[in-house]
Parts: sequence; C-alpha cells; structure tokens
Amino acid sequence: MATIETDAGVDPAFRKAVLDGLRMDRRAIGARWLYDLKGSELFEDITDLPEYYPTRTERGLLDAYSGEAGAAIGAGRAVIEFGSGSSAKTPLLLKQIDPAAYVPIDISGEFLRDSAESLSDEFPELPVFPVEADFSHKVPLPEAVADMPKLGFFPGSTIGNMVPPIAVDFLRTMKETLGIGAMLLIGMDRVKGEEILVPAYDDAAGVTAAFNLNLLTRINRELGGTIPEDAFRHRAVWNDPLARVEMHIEALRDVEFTVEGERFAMAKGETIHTENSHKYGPRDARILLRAGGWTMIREWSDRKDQFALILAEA
Ligand code: AVI
Repeated sequence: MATIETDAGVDPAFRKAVLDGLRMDRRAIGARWLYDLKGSELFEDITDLPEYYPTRTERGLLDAYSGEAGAAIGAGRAVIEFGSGSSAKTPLLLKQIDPAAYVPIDISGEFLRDSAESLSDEFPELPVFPVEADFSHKVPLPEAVADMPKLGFFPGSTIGNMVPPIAVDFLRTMKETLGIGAMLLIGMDRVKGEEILVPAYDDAAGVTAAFNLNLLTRINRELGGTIPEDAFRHRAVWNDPLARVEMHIEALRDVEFTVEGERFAMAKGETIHTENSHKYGPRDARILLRAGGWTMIREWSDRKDQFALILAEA
C-alpha cells in the first residue's frame, strides 16, 4: 500500500481527509494517508521488527504450506494479486501452483513496474499483466486472462485495516472482479493477547511511532500545517469490544495549530485516530468471508495460531 508523492500539487483527497478528520469531535484521518514515500519506507522497516510477527509468520506459512495450497488450488489459474506492492510473497506461491498468468494490481505504478520486472526474471515463461488501479473498486482485468479461472491473492492482513462493513464490501468487489469459479487466498491476523498485540504496534525501537507521527510531517509539508510535532506522541491501544488495535496520535499538552489556514485546538490527551487493525478468530474469519460471498475451504495457521492463511471459493 503506497501513495507516491509528486510535485503536481496537493492531493485534494488528502486535503479533504485531513480537514474533515480534524474537524470531527472524535478526530480521525484514514490509514491510507500514512503511506507517503517516507511512510511506505517505514512500513517496510516495521515488517522486519522483532515485535511485528504478521509478515514473518505469513511468510513462514507460505514457505511451509504453498505446496498444500497449490494442490488445493490446482494448475492453470490466473493469479490476481490485490495491492501487490513489492510482491515479496508472490514467488513462494507461484512456484507451487503452475499459474497461467499473473496480474498484480496496485495503485503505485512504480511498485508495479519493479515487481513485474523481478517476477518476469524469476518466471520467464509466465505472462505478467500489471494493472495500475485502485483495487477497492471493481477492476477490469486484461482481455488475455478473461477466460482463465482466477485465484485472488490478498496477503498481509490488509483486510484488517478495513472496518467490517467495508471489508465485506471489498470481499464482494473482489468476487465481482474475479468472476465465476474464482478462489481467494487471503491472510488474516488472529485475535491474541494484548501483551503481544500492543508491542507489535508500539515497538521498542520507535519505528511504528515514527510511521504514525510521519502523518503530522506530511500534513505540515503538503498542507502548509503548523503542527508542533514534538507536542504529540504515538499510541497503540487494543480495543477489545471491536477486536482491533488502534493507532492514535495523542496531544501531550494543549496545542493550537493551523492547516491550510484553518485553526484547530486540541486539549492535552486528545487524539487523532489514524489506523485500525482488526483481528479475526477462526470463526470470525469464516463469517466475514461468508458475508462477503466466499466460503472457506482450507486454512493454515502457525503453531501459536498467530496468523492464518485462508483459501476460500466464491
Ligand atoms: C498494512 N497493515 C496490514 C499493517 C497492520 O498490521 O495493520 C499496517 C501497520 N500499522 C502499523 N504497523 C503495521
């Protein structure tokens, strides 16, 4: 997930998200805005942190079970990866399923070109059709894969960053994009103890804090903000009723600032909510998939049941 900055001026959607978000009683700015160039780099660093188990656990599952998954999926499908980013996990899967084509979909053309090139080096026989698009809407797939059965691939537990009604809509949109007879291989993070979840989003080295607080730097730079960044800190909290880790930016003192000339005041302790990361128990995951039009057929999880890779059919 990355938004690449350009010099072409302010992104009107970013301006709207920030101003609307700061005007709310419970201030909130959507997580997608954490991913400017710096934010995307910091997220890559997060995936290597000792406390951040999801990436390494999912990679371990793909290492261990891609063979089994491949047998269940069968050969000859077009693999459609949603939000392919750097496609780091894709080769593990492609090696096992003898795909007919690979279609990475990402909003960032730069990421797409790089990953399509390295995939083509590794799988010279595999037809690769990159699609630069916002995959939250139905994406028209290339003509060349129209008649192939599809496998959607959505690793990384990115589904967890959507509130459940949006996650359900998104699952339905993926089903529409993939068409009749589709399968889906999706990563979901499990519910677990706070003592594991909170450090995963508030690591000792402060990388997640830098990732979150970088949003203030971005607002100041792109929207001419005057936010005193040292007056804020990163907070990660487990919201048990909603089964999610929340990231917030908390004011350490009463502060006043402007964004695009508009004045805002925040009291000490007030926060800006910047991200949700929902966690799903085994049955929660199945129900979410069902609501989105998919039925789970296989599931693989690690020894500690921290993370699951789920295969579903439409
Ligand atoms: C991208 N997404 C799945 C990450 C997560 O775990 O929710 C984003 C993240 N935010 C803080 N650390 C990681």
